Amino acid sequence: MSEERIKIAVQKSGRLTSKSMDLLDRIGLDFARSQDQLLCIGTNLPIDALLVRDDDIPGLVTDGTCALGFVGLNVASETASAKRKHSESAGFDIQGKLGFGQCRLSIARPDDSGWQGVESLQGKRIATTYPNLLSDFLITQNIRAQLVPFSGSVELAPMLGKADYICDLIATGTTLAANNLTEEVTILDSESVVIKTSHSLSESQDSLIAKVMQRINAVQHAIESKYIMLHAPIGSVDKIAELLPGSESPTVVPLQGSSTTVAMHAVCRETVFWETLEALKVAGASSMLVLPVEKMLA
Ligand code: PRT
Ligand code: ZN
Repeated sequence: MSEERIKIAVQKSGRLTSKSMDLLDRIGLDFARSQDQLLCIGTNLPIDALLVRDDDIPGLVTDGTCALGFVGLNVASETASAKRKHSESAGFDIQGKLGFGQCRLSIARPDDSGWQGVESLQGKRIATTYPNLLSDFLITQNIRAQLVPFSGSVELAPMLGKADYICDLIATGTTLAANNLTEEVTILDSESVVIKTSHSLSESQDSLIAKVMQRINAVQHAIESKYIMLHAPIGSVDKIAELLPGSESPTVVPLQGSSTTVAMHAVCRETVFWETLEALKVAGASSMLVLPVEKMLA
């Protein structure tokens, strides 16, 4: 394989897989799967996808095997924290958020145990798969506690008598509730991020990365944006323009056969809520259309 190609590390099978593959598709990358299904060879650009366990992604990016990786901020931060403790740099930089895989790393207690703030953790046992992020947090809070490393099913630790508290990822909170646990403190808000190797790359590899990042940003903006079209009485154009969320100057165009009404078109970079449409209607807008934006390049 030419050394001018780059690889993007993506979770092979798990919570981030379909959204990650969807993003690669949205940024216009086509792949032919290799026989072992681990390496997807890019067919329209010299960019390949390597499908691996999410825990392996930071390492593959750090050692330069992959130029980029899509991984949870929780995994990237835990890896970086572990490296910091050995006075090593992470070997990757976080380039941006990807808008999926949202969760939080929180400390939770058994429903029937008391809680007087983080002081309650003093001298206690806390089960976690994130010992580095947890110890960073405890240091900032001046808490000395015993970390109980777990490799999975952390929520069972109190019931098994192995820990007094847990520190684990939470999304909906269903797992905590099912195990009679209550969330108390969030130590990290997480979502998927794109990380980039700190290794120096060739000029053409750098420009491929710039292309990927520009397309990712364009997709992110497009997801958040809506194209809105409406009819407005000429006298209400200024008022309506003010109500359009996160939009720059809207386009105002005449309507055939009307001297009192115009059409206004705008890209809104913020969510268009029902309340906004209702406020626009009160301001005189009619025939409102809100359309998704597929791609957006500044
Ligand atoms: O096999 P591989 O190592 O690749 O996958 P994995 O099993 O380690 O990871 P996976 O697929 O479970 O999660 C991948 C990433 O998804 C995580 O690193 C997070 O960035 C993100 N993510 C988002 C989550 C959750 N939401 C989540 N809810 N990861 C795990 N959970 C677990 C959590 O650990 C707990 O057991 O789901 C349970 C809680 O969920 P709720 O909804 O009941 O609160
Ligand atoms: Zn994993």
